Amino acid sequence: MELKNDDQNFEEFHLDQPRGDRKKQENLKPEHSVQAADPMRGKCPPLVFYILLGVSILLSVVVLGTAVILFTGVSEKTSLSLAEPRTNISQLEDITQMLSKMKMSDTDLKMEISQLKSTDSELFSEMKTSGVDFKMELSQMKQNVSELFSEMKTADDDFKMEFTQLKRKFTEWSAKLAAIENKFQQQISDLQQNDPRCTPCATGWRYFEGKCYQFSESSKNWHEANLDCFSKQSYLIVIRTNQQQNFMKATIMGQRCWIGLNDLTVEGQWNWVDGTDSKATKMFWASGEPNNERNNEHCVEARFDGKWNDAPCTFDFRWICERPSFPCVTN
Ligand code: MAN
Ligand code: CA
Repeated sequence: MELKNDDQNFEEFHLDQPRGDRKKQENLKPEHSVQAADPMRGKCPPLVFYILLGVSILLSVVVLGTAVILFTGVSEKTSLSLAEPRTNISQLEDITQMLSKMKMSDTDLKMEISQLKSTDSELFSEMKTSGVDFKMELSQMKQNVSELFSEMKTADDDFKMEFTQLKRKFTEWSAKLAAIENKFQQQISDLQQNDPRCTPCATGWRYFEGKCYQFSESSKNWHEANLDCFSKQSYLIVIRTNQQQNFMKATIMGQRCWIGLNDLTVEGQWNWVDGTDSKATKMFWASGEPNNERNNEHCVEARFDGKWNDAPCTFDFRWICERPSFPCVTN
């Protein structure tokens, strides 16, 4: 290889650079050109070298500083821990104990979990079995209910049919019975007309317009008189018509007699003992009556003149019983 002088070396050095840069070098001012021509120029390293060197030194300093700082910190810590060795040992022992305990607890827990798992599995199995049994029973019950319901429906239909038939038969028979009864009554009536033993009222009772009346011989208060009539299958006289009023008046012959009228339940509301509505019947009150004298008059008498007066129920008067008559009453 041929040795080259410094200029040539420099030239080669610059030839390695891009062409543009080379042109720039060529177009430099004269002093630059002079510099470039300086023989010492080739022996000095370029500026970049110095910059890199500086940066390297700076970085080394920084790295070293950091290392020193870190080392100092670790040393301090180490010295601190060494300053309390007993405390640390005690702490270590505590931690070891705790770890041991935790290990034991962990073992216990694991055992309990295992037991629970086993119990859970058993329970699940039992529940499954019970569930199956229950489902079967439920299904059976459903079937039974369904069958019962079906039977009931059939029975209900049968019952309805029978009931309808019975109703129809009852209507038929009722009509037939009524016809027979009428015929029979007619025959009885015919016989009675020709029989001297037949009377409409029993002995001691007087007949008037389809009813029998008994006039008492003694006197009693209203309640006793009422009871006496009941005991004879009758009731205290109920006066509904003028004819009845006149018949009663003619029969009592000036005697004061109890009749079947009172306002015992509500003052001023007059009730007949047989339930006849007093508003629907004519009333034969004496003038000025009823006056509920001393607020104690709740039972009705037929006065001497046959007119009505409210009087104390405790008074003793004669009384008149009434009951329906029958075509042929034999004594
Ligand atoms: C008189 C009148 C009636 C009263 C009777 C009581 O006849 O005062 O109102 O009911 O006495 O006996
Ligand atoms: Ca009165």
